[in-house]
Amino acid sequence: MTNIHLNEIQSRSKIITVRELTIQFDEKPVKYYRHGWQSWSLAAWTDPTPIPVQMPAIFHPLQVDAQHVYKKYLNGSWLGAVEFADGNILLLGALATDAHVHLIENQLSGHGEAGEIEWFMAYGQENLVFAEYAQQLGNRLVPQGKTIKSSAPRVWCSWYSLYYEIDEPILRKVFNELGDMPFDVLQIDDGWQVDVGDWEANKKFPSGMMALADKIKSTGRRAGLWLAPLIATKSSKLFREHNDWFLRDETGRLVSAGFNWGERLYALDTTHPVVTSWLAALMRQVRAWGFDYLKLDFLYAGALKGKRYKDMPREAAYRESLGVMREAMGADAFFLTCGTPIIPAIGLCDAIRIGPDVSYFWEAYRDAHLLYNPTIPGTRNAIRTTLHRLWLKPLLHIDPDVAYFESKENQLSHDERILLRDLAQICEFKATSDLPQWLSKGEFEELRSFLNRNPIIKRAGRYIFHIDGRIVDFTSAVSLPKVPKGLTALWGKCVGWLGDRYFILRLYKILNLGKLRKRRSNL
Ligand code: 9PG
Repeated sequence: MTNIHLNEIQSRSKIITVRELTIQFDEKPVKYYRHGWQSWSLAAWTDPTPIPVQMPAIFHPLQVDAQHVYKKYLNGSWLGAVEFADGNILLLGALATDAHVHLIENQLSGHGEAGEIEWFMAYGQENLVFAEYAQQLGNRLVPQGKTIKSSAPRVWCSWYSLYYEIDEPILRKVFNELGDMPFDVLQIDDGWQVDVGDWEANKKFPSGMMALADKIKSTGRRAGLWLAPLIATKSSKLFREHNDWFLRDETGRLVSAGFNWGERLYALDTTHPVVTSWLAALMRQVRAWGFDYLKLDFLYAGALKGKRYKDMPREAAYRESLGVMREAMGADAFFLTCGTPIIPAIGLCDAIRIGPDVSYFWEAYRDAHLLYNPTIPGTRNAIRTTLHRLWLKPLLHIDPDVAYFESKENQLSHDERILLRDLAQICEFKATSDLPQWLSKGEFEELRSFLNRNPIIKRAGRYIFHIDGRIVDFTSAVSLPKVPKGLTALWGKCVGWLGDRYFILRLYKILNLGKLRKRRSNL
């Protein structure tokens, strides 16, 4: 264990190679920067006190780093920072994968999960400290000579309007009605596949995926496709036929990758040579269909704890699998990672989702207050975490998720919708799922001008920006809900318990599907 005192780094940042280290400081910090593991996990400056364990626990593998979720003290993935009363910050950050940071009283400490690694530490003004950390990460994780693709494409994505309820006729209709709207990519999201694990067109896509990619290309745009290549549902043919490809723990039990689609999820062991070839073949297959914008999702599954075919650290294993998929899809494909552990993805993809999903509502009482879950889809959750990961921008394109223009099927206030659009301009990543059929004439033109504009952005504070001279303040989105107490806390525990029941989740899925169908019938 290496011990350092803040005095030793106050004037100059430092990099040292050790497995464990501690930085001591005398003054009590006023804020703590917690950095969650993957795209959807919370990243935020908060009071330096622990927050409740988010519920339901069945979702932990896909929302947090399940290895650290029950720790009683403050902790975060790869990096952590504290802010002092004078506004200066101290940051400790790993320059490698497989690392964790803790704050216990007046000590910020780092732990390399798999051995010695390089640690970066710096003190001073927040923006300068984070900028230097990002630069040092880039020096190590971005292959030499690799340049960031000049600008992120402007994307129409099917998820946030149609969700699973996509089919070939409806997408063709949308693609036609988007007319000359300045999108660079039309991306088909979840709902096209036979099953999660079985990446073939389902019955709703009778002409097949190549025909749909051709249709998109005929509009003069690039074709985009969503896949979750590292997981499979229990019902999939992949899971049934290749049970031995899946990640198990030391005792031989399958490792849970969480729950979604009303089903339990399992993770592929990407270090298994047969799995590696299968992943590469899958990437070549989707390229052969004509898709060259790939949104690969639920990627955290590649970095779960387990006993792998090749004995290697979990995040290093995941990073290797990203390299395999990148190589197979080709450098010319635009590769967006989603649900991905953050640091291991740097240098291997073109863009990264840096927050949870947005939604057509601001915040759900149940999720925010009862379950204390800041990773569940919701616009406030998305804005909060995205804002706290803007420091990644020099390294790759950062995806804040989509913005909304339609007010027909939307519960967000006008101001809330504008916040999302402003955030997209700040990230320089512009996307929407709005259906032309839902947009009024005025909204259609607002969307066009959003896509065409590249405003001048100046950051005036942690949450304050000037966008073409207009002041934009995100403060309303960043605070966390009050920690529930008394009856609310008790009720929250009950809801969390119910949320861990398989039959309740199944029921919830069926009810939700009804709601989605109703939305769609509103076309
Ligand atoms: C498709 C979607 C969209 C979306 C992705 C991802 O349970 N969860 O916490 C959870 C979070 C996000 C999520 C799904 C589940 O959405 O981020 O853009 O592609 O998958 O299913």
